[in-house]
Amino acid sequence: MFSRIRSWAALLAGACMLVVMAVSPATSHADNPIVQTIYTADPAPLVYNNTVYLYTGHDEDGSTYFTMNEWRVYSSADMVNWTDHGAPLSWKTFSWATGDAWASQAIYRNGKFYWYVTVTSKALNRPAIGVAVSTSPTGPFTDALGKPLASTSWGDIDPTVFIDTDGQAYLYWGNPNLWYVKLNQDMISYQGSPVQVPLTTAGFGTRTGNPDRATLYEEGPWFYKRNGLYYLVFAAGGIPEYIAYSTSPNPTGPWTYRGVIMPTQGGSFTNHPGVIDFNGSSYLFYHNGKLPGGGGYARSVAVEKFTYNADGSFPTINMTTAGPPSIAPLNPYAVVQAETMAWSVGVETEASSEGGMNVANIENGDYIKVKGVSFGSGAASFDARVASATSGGTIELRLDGPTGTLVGSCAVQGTGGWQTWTTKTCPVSGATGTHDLYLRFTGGSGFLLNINWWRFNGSGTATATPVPPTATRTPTPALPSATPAGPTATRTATPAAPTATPAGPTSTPVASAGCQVTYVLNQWGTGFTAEVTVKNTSASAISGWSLAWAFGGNQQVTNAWNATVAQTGASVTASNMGYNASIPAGGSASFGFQGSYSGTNSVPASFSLNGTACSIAQ
Ligand code: FUB
Repeated sequence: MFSRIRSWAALLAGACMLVVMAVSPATSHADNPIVQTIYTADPAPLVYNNTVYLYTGHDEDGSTYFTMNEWRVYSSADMVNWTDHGAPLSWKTFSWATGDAWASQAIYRNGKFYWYVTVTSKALNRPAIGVAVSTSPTGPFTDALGKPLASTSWGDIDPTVFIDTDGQAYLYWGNPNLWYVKLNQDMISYQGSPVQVPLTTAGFGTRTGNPDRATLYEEGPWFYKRNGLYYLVFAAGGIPEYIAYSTSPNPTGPWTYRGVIMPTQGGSFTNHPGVIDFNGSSYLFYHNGKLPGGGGYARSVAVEKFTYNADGSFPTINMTTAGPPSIAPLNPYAVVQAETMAWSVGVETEASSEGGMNVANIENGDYIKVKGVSFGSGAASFDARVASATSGGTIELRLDGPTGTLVGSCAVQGTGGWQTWTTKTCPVSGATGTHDLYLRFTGGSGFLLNINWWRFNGSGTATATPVPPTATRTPTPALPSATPAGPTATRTATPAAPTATPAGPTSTPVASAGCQVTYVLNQWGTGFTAEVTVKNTSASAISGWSLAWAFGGNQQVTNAWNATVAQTGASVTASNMGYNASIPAGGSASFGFQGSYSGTNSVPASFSLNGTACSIAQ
């Protein structure tokens, strides 16, 4: 891998330098594709605890087919800087598999993360669906069953999983056929036999020129519910693929084909979608062949922010190199893992002897870009956890470009080994306000140093730019099915879309050591939805919860999801479902509800969790 990364990185570094010098130091490098250190494919985002965890495949360098041996995990809280968590799962985890770590998706339920994967079964000599489990979103994961979870015929690939508001979980998968099962509560078994979805042209569009495949459905399904409507987003085609979708008022169809989301673009003949809502916005993940050396077997995951049309349909989304905007500044006064990057040139990552990952194989001219770093009134010094088996090098701290303003320079000496770590502290001057930070590495030839983490120190605290209210969706919550949005243009009962800017919490925070509530209010006419996240800020896990509040005006809850919401007069109580009853210390649970109102509708003034007052996130 080194030679490939080295050669394109060197070219890219040169090219980027020219662009920066020719345009302006403030010109940001593209942030799509998300990962530059390896080729990644088949994105599967999961929102958990105000963070997006991104599960991907890994196209091996030099592949001439889908040569994929492991899955990778990345995470981001701001949608621009992504932290590399390495490869916590490989096809080798499944003793019954012979290879092919193809497309996957992970989901959270009852304190565990279930990762549904495609691997080739030794016994069947064809792909099958396996499931791994962990108590952490970043693993380690183990095989939950010791055998395939589902197997029907050739083409058992690309699992997608969703837990409905009534707690029923569904697993869809397949190419060329589309299958589903209703998973049991344990998430590792299912009721009955796999059901084959009728691939009708009404449901999945009309394909021409291929007598074996009448519809546009190709592979890579992504199943979820939004506002009472079930969506199946999928790779459509044939080859080269594009991204299209179908909808249904029911989780198992019948489906109605709704059209193209993302036309064929990007230099990879597959594209594999994943869709989430995070922090009040919607995002489409996909892969393309846009990294240097990229193509159909050297793919890279990218993401676009988008807004659903008012009727719930998708807009046309095109691939960009800019990617989505940041949703919150990065605090440099807390430890930042060095493998947290918006963009990088030349570097790679590896497992660190200190746990997690570190950045490695750093050569002269390589750099890491960290976007939207909030230095506040100023940093005085910089700490870096470094190691070097050679004579080291220098970490230049630059603002807004790899040759931008130099605010610090940190000479790192040899430490006696690539995993022999020491903390180096260097002075910093002129780092104030919010900037893109570039860690640029200079020195002699060969590898210079490794870096595990860094942080700034000083009197300046990160600018108190408030993080917007977060609607954690695990899985994506949806409006109640009692008022389904119809799948066709004849829909009449669709609630009006929430106002573009949801009304944020307005109440004064109430101090509490036990819980914090984020209440995101979307309202229109006489209707409203509220998305509520309850965080357990105590040191102990909560098993079973009940959140109480009082409405101030004339509000009436009509439907709820991910909780049972009961109202008596102005008093309201939301109680957990079976599957989200437990909230670990530091963890959270999210639920939502729909209602009607007259007069004023505002965020309730106070909440109590199991009788304890909660603070309210601003
Ligand atoms: O990554 C291998 C295969 O390529 C996936 O299973 C398909 O969805 C396509 O992306």
